[in-house]
Amino acid sequence: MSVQIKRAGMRPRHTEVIGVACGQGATDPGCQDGPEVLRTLGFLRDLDEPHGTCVWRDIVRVAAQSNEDPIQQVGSIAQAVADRVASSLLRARFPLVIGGDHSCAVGTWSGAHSVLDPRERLGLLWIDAHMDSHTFGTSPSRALHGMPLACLLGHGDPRLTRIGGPEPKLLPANACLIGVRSFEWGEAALLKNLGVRIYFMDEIHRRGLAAVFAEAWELVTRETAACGISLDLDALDPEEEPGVGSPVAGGLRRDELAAALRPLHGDPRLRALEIVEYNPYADRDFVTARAIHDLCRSVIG
Ligand SMILES: [Mn+2]
Repeated sequence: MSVQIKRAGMRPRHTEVIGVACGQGATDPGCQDGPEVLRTLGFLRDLDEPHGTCVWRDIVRVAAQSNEDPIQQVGSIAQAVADRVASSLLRARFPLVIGGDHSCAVGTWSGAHSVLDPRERLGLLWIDAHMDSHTFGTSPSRALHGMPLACLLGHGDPRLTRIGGPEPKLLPANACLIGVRSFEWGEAALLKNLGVRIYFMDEIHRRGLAAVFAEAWELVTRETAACGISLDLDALDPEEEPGVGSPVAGGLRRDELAAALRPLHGDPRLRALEIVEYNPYADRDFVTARAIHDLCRSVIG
């Protein structure tokens, strides 16, 4: 065991990558091929080195030529993802979920919640340009990748909110958003009523990402038994990272986000990481694929 690990008193992570080929939640389904591109080109191969091996499980996908209603499709994918995440955690592995559009988050965090004791809580850091907190009552596009955070908080279609049990998977006090700069009033009103802390880009510019991130991590780890990070790549600035589903100008820089994540390297409270909305068709020379690798490297290996 290396000196670094002994000093931190923490165990190395043994990562299991769970690819989710879902595009049904978005208007442009391009993100569904993200995990296959990353796996085939070996972008995450060295993640656990030198302490372990990074293993890809199968890629979760919907049956070909399915004519089901998108909610049904996203629901069955989410259920499959929840089962895999729970199985990884029960074997003391570190699930790294690679999307796919952000609707897969319903599965990831319902699965992470399902392995906790009934009185334990999950904490979640949601890094995103958007709020993803719509319901069908507020969403102009009705796209499901704009709804996963609302679903996890218990608001939305029961086929998505009841995966892994009828209770909300996340309490408002144990969640926060970082990097928001594009939203509609309906979803903002929901989060405001629930009291979810949102760090908008203007606060990040004013205080610096490191300070905001440390405060957010403190918030989600308080009174929770396990924590996770859901990273939508559109939180990053599209000038630097073009390969995302729904680019919005004025985002985070890759280096500052990698640096903000680094203090969580080996932190046993971080139990799972999810990176979504990689659109290989919009990427340029795999620059965004490399960003995924670099950001994972901040907390894994
Ligand atoms: Mn998102």
